[in-house]
Amino acid sequence: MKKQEKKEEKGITVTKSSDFSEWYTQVIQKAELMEYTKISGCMVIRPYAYEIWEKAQAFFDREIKKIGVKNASFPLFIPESLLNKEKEHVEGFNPEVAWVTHTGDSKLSERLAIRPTSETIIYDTYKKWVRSYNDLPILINQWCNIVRWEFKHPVPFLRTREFLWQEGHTVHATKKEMDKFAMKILKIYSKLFEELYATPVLKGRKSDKEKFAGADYTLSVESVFPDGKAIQGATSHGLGQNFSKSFGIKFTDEKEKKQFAWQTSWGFSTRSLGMLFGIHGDNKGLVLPPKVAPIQVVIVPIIFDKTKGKVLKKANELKKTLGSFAVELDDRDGYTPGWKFNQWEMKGVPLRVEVGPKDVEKKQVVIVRRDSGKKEVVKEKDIKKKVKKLLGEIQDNLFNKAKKFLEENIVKTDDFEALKSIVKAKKMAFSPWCGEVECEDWLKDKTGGAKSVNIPFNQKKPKKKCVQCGKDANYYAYFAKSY
Ligand code: 87F
Repeated sequence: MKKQEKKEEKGITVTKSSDFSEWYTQVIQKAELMEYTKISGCMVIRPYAYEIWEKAQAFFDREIKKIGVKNASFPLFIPESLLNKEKEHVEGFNPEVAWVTHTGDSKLSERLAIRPTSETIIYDTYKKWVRSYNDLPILINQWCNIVRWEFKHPVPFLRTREFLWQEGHTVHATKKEMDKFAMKILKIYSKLFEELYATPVLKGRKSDKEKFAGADYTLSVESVFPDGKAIQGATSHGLGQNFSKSFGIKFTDEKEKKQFAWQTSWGFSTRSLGMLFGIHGDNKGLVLPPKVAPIQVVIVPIIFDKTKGKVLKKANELKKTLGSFAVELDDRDGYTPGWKFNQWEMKGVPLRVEVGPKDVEKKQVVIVRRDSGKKEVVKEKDIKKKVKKLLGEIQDNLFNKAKKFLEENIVKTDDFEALKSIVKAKKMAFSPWCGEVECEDWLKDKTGGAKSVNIPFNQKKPKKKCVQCGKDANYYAYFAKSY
């Protein structure tokens, strides 16, 4: 009876399609990914989720180091005068900035912002390091926490007041180098999402309305969440000379001429974990792609009093055999195999290996896939090869499934009424567009909040009219409500 109760307490009580938001809330808690705290919007990232974050960090860190980026650490605090130096870039964000005003009972002579992003503190440093073209490029990244006091309803991982991220900040001698670098980084983000997270992304440029105000242009990778909203995975900005002009980042070029430098900044955060959990999860809980799974294979021994010894011995042997994978042996007493199956399914472990007394005799195991539920009897001698093959197949299958979902949720249309109903039906529209800020303002108003998501690269100018204003279209763009 007790065991039965435990099982019930663990399952998810709604389906992903019937109530996505409740499903998400339950999964992230029951899979032991996060914990709420007394501060609204500030959550605990539990070890199981943190390990996934470490995998993302390792992947991204390796990729940026290949292109010469180094890590460093800049202060958490930003003096008010510095944050306001490039006024334009913070203007819309002011209400979100959290301030330190006192130490003990004494008031500070200048308020200190808790970094909401680090352009200002970093560029105030860069200006000391840049003298001649020989000092360029500067290619630096930092892994840190960020505070933005959001007022919208907080959602764990997806919208939190404190989050973890990386922010890269580079300085170049020419616009061409800046452009090249911003694009290189976008490709790394795309690789991270597609190869590691198995979540396909839409690469493109943000509209003038949606770009970062401090940038000349913003590139992004985007996805569609199961609730039909677009979600931005990462951004890479071409900052032009905007910050170098306000911070005085100047260098003497080969011809002894003074020039303002060209800069990029780019980031992705723990929000990407929310994307991963939401996109791949199912009615039984989390589904993790093998490349990010903290546990890739769980061995569950089927224990009866009489055969306990030999089954556990076999299970331990199997654990050794599978030692090159992230393998866990669940030999806990007091839980039924069924209860353990449910728990590991909730936690999204890609493969379960079951071994009972009959299997020991027959020198075999049963392997069950988390993504498809498919069961297979496998000979003991083949197990290592089989596990490797299955993990590869699961990674690919999750990507293909997510890609299919993404494609099914994008609808091409030239007609504004159709665009409106597409957005209403919680899908993404792909439509010819002029790209004007006024046109986007109007769209947002008429559709109850839809925005342009991004504009794919390398398009031919379509022989079409803008879906909204009827002027000549310049390209096709994605439109949806977004996170
Ligand atoms: C909130 C408060 C103050 C976003 C903010 O995208 C300032 C800001 O500048 C702010 N929220 N931003 C834009 C961040 C731009 C850029 N920074 C480096 C990134 C990626 C990493």
